[in-house]
Amino acid sequence: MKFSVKGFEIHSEYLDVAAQRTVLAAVRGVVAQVPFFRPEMPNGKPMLVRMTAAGQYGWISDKDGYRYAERHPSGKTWPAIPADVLDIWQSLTGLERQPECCLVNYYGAEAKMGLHQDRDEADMQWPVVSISLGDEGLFRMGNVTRGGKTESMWLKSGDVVVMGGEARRAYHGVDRIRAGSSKLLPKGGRLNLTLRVVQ
Ligand SMILES: O=C(O)CCC(=O)C(=O)O
Repeated sequence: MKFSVKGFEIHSEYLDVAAQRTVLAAVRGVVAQVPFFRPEMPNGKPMLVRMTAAGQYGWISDKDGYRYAERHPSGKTWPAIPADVLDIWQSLTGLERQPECCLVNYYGAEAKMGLHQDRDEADMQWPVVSISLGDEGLFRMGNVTRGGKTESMWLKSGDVVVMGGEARRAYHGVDRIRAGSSKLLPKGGRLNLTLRVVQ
């Protein structure tokens, strides 16, 4: 089922359980090469989510600021974005242009992500495609400027959100995780993959 909330295109239950398992296996393949790490925010505080990435670029943060980087903190280049993940980009956007980053966020039971805009990419005309796996996350959707009314919804395992048009610049974040709401990840938690055109 597809619907729109504040311009965010929500594809509810886009991936069935078999497709979720396929994406999960692909994520595990990535994590085996470039393990999750916990980035520090520029103020020195650790982020609550753990991250890794696939593609030409990953996204990192430390005291020098937020940025895309061609290497994992270990010094390794990031593995290629798995074909099964690129297929989701293709079927939802139909674009010839391919994403150059698949950021993978892992949320434990206590993790959240503050309201922010994705604005480190060179050209904001391209959408961001966000895939949710595992426990439900309360996704908050805001406006293109900070403040104003927001709307929230629980994103479930298999839901995919396309942030394009106005929503591409809109503030968004994850307020909390509903621990134990999915059995997909044996140890629980939530995975979120965001596909981004960087350059
Ligand atoms: O986890 C989510 O659903 C959103 C992730 C996000 O906002 C981001 O990676 O910038």
